Amino acid sequence: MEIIKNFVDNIHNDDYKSDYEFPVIQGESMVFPGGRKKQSLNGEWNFSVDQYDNCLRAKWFLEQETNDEGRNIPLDYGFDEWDTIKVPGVWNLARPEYFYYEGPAVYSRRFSLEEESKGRVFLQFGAVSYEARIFLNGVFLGIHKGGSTPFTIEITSRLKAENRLIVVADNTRRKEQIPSENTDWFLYGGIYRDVSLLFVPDVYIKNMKAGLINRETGTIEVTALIDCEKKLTDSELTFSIPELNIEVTFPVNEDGTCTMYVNAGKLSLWSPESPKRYQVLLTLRKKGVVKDEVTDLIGFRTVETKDRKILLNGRQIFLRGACLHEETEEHGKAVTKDEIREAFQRAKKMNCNFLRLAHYPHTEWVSEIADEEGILLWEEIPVYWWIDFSNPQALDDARNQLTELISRDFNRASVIIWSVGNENPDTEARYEFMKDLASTARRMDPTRLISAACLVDTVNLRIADRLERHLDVIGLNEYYGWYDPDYEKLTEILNGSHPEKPVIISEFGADGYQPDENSRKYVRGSEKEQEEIYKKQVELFGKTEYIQGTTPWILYDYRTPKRLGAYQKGYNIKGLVTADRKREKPAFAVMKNYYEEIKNNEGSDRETVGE
Ligand code: GCB
Repeated sequence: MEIIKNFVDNIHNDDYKSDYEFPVIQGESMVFPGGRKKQSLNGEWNFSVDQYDNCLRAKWFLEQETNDEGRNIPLDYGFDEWDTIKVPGVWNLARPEYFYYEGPAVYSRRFSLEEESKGRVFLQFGAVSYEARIFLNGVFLGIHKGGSTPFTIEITSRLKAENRLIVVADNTRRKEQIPSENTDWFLYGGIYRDVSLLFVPDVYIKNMKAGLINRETGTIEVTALIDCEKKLTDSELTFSIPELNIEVTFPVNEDGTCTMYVNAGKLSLWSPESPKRYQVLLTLRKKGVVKDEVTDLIGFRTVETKDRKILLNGRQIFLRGACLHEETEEHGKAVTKDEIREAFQRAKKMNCNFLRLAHYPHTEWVSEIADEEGILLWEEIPVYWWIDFSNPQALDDARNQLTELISRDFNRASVIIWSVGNENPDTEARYEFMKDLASTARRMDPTRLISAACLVDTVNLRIADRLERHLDVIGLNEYYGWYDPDYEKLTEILNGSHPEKPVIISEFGADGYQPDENSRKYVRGSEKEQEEIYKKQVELFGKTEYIQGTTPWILYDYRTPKRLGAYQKGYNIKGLVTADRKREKPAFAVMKNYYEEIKNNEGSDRETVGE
């Protein structure tokens, strides 16, 4: 059928999105940012919600103001006239009318380069929830899926003296996404992490990963990739740690790859008690001339399991943790560095050495600050509850989020566990899906532990999940005392199970509200009840030798559209501290004391290799 061609074509086209599904921006295009020249694109951007997706339907991004006959087209947008919104930030908290908005929204800004660039230029986003379609100067550059991981796009050939950047950010919940439609947290919208331009030379170091692979010999493995259009010749990479007078040079293969083994000799190991980091440099030379250089601040440590124990730098460690969502009342998901530090201080006050970052990748600032402050981390992708497990598109998305997370945080000593998901019932489709993710994580990073927060087998009262075979550490979520008040069951589960691997109780807890003293009505979930549940839980943990860590649910109360009870009022109130972060509930002290006892029974972790 002949389609009518006029300026209202777009209202007859139901297939309008098909032009914006490719190219998909994925983990392979990430560029190592450490030590590079950057230009921030944070700040005020023009913004409008676009409920009907008209930026895509009517191709607003073309900014076409006249038709083929030169007549003016009526415009339904006004990028430069729209109100502005802060980037990074979530739109939900920018204005009361955006609070519950879920759907497409258009961000726009102009920019020019602050300095002339001779090499290549990349556009880098820390995170956009959930789909981001990027347009530069009227051209669609690609789509990124996944609301919590970074992505990079090359824009060298598209740059002009004056540039118009448009991002269509869409946080619509969809069945095939990761997470899917149902979560117990608030799915904010927007460009909520940094946006910047990254400047690199024509031939440049695309990535650099460094980690300690042998504590006894002090061997660091460094892998790097050089991005160049032609075969690489006469090139070498030098890895150096100036503080240790280490400098080693290796030739780069023709395809740009290079693996280096560096004997670091006397290296002070990174640990929570002594979070020592070293400035490292990687320099690319061609025929002796410096072509590129990147830097990073890296701590070196090992983590492994032995029997049912977790070993950090060869010594047994109990993970004294808590779960943490990426949220504050004031900034939503766009948390600040001060707020992260505040959370770490609170966790340390509770005697924690570990945090489970639930249920998706948090900002890279968390692992950077954790490296600095000596907090161990569990990082996770949002394969949460029900996922469209038999859909290859969903697997592709999950795999990509995992790839982007591991690529981003590979050099962070604080990260010791990659978690591939949370509470997914043990079906065939889920097993295949999660197995794939576990092997992806292992292939990308054999130096860390793989885990997942699993469900208890509530029928046979056992720790039993087929996925365990593919994990190093079993995460176990259980809410005995709360959802199921029968503690006898928990005793049966813990005593009757014989896991071959260490177990972390990755969730337990209960609601904790302050009851109205005048009310006579009994409602479950007071702070007192929460405290009692915590006391019983930790008593049982203490008797179970294979439990090697605990992360109660959760450090702070947080927003969730799921919880609309009289006391919850849109919040999950299982926090040990209130959502305004001001008041510790009595259960906080239970954990603090429990961890204090464990801590007092541990020796110092400080160790040096090569002595
Ligand atoms: C869980 C989930 C977590 C929930 C929590 C709860 O098992 O993993 O995301 O928020 O329980 O409060 O029920």
